[in-house]
Order: sequence, then C-alpha cells, then structure tokens
Amino acid sequence: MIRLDKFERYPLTFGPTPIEPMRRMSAALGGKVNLFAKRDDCNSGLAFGGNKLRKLEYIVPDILAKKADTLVSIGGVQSNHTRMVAATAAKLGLKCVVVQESWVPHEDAVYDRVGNILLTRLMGADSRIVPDGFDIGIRRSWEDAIQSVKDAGGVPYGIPAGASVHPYGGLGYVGFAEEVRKQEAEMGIRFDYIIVCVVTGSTQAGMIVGFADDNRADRVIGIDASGTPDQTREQVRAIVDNTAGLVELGRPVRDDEIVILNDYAYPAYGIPSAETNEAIRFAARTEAMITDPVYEGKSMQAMIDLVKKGYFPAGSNVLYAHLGGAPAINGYSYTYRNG
Ligand code: 5PA
Repeated sequence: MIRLDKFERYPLTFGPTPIEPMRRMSAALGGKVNLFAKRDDCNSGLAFGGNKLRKLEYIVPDILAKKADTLVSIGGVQSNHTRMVAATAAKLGLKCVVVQESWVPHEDAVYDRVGNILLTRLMGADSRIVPDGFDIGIRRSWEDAIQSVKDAGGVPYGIPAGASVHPYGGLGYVGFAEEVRKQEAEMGIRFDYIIVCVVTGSTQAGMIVGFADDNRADRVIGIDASGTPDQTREQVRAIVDNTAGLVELGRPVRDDEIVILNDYAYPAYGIPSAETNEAIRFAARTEAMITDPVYEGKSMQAMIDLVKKGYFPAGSNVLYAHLGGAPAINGYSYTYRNG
C-alpha cells in the first residue's frame, strides 16, 4: 500500500471528480468499446480548474511553511498552468509573477489577449511575455523572474513548468489513481485503459505510480503533445522515480510500465492538425465536451484513432482523463470561426 496520506494537502478542488459515460461517442465509434471521462476539467471553482490544481494542493503547504509572498511560475502565452498558479495566489492572498514564453508559433489576432492569459491578468498576476521558444525544462527566464522578486525585497516561491519537477509535483495524480479505484468499486466496473495527455510529465507520472500499486501502470496510455517526446519521457521517468520513493511504492517502476504514444503531437506543440480539429468537433458534437487544440484535443484525437484501429479489445472500458484547458480555445478563434 502506497502512503499518500502522510503528505499534507491544502484543498483547492471540490473533491472527487465525476466519471461519466460517453454513450453517444462510444456508439458513434461502433459501440465495441465503452468510453468514459473523468472530469478533472470540472474539479474546482478556481478560474475554471484543471489538472494543475491537484498538483498544487500538495505544494501549497510548503509555500505556506516557507512564508513566501510571491509565486513565480512559467508556461506559454496560453498556459493553463500559469492561470492555475495565478488562481492559487489570488486564493491564498499572495502575489504572482508568471513568465509566458512564446512556446507556440501561432498567429491569431487576439492570442495574447484572451483565454488563459486574460484570466491570469484578471486575477492580478504580473504576466511577463518573453520571446523564448518551447522547452519543458528549467528556464533562464524563470530564474530571472525569481531573482527579480528577491531584488525587490520579496520572498519568491518558484513553481516550475506544469509544477512537474517540483519534488511534490507527482503526488496529486497518485491521488487521482486512488480516487479512480474507489469509484470503480462504487460503480462495479474496472477501467482497462486510461488515456492521458502528457507534456511536462507529472500528471502521467503520478498516475503511473498510483496505478503501479495494483500493477496496472502500463494501462495508463500517455499521449505526447509536446512534440519533444524524448525529453518528456525522460522527465516522466524522473518524476516516477522520485514520486515512487516519496509514497513508498516499495519497488522500482519498469521502463515498459511507462507507455507514451508519440503519434499525435504533430505538426508541433500548440498547433492542432486537421485530425486534432476533427476530434475537437466530434467530442463537441457527440458529448458537448470541449477540448482544446494544445492538449486535450490531441489526446481525444488519439483515443478516437485507437478505437478505430482496434487498439482496445472489444468490451474494454476506457477512461479519458479530461485535464481541462478549454480557455485556450479562445486563442484559436480563426481556426474555429465556422465551428
Ligand atoms: C497540460 C499541461 P503535464 O504537463 O502534467 O504532462 O500535463 C499535460 C497537460 N492537459 C494536459 C492540459 C489541459 C494541460 O494544461 N499544461 C502546461 C501549461 O503550461 O499549461 C504545463 C504545460
């Protein structure tokens, strides 16, 4: 039995997120596979919620213990993560600086005015746009922002991209696995596969550790949306090892238990393919489920493609982890101008 309960959690979410059957989508794809969604996109009243809040719940106690007065984080211009850090700062009464790198070569007239960045600014964060391109690693621009807070006499607390390489970044999604196990018992069903989008890595890494506890980590199918899959895989590997140690999994996680599919990130991080856009429309029209062109649209595209290819044996129960991110769709107004 893993030990998540020894870590303090500061609640930012409503509690367990619902699991709902996607009946119309399942039927439209031939009815051989039962698709469900776990709605982490509806997990909180804080600025539309999403996966980062599960991670931040385990980081806030450390922020409070260190008596920081300013959260400093980083992401792209339409980062969901920086929105969630800004929300957490507002809720705790702290200041917030977020570096927004130019991760996506995307030109939409209002890209830097709407969606996530609008919400981030609305919550009072100091949002700093810089020209650096996509990279999930530790960034100079983030270190400079931390230093700028110190220079101004503040006490910064740095949260890396996606909260992923923070020592506690993987814990939240260990909790997700524990929650799914409880819901399976209540529902009288067992999920054969879990589909999850992966970029900075701690969402999938946490799930892998959580599901390794009942030996089904390899049923967590990561869908790379970074377009830099080697770096993402390496980061998932490191977070798995660190998190497994923290919760005392009691055994190493094997490489073959880390499953990441690289086929859906094209043409680039943040740019939807024609197939991604088709998947976004399909989910919207069958289930009124809104997915975004950067993350969830790509994992949705993957799930649909895998069902069509027969990747899941007939009768499988497949759980799509919806991690949030819908606000970014506003930055793609031209793409979806006709629906
Ligand atoms: C993000 C990440 P991980 O980064 O934990 O692998 O999660 C991928 C992911 N879905 C999946 C949504 C909606 C996400 O926002 N977003 C980042 C961001 O800056 O928003 C960290 C990249």
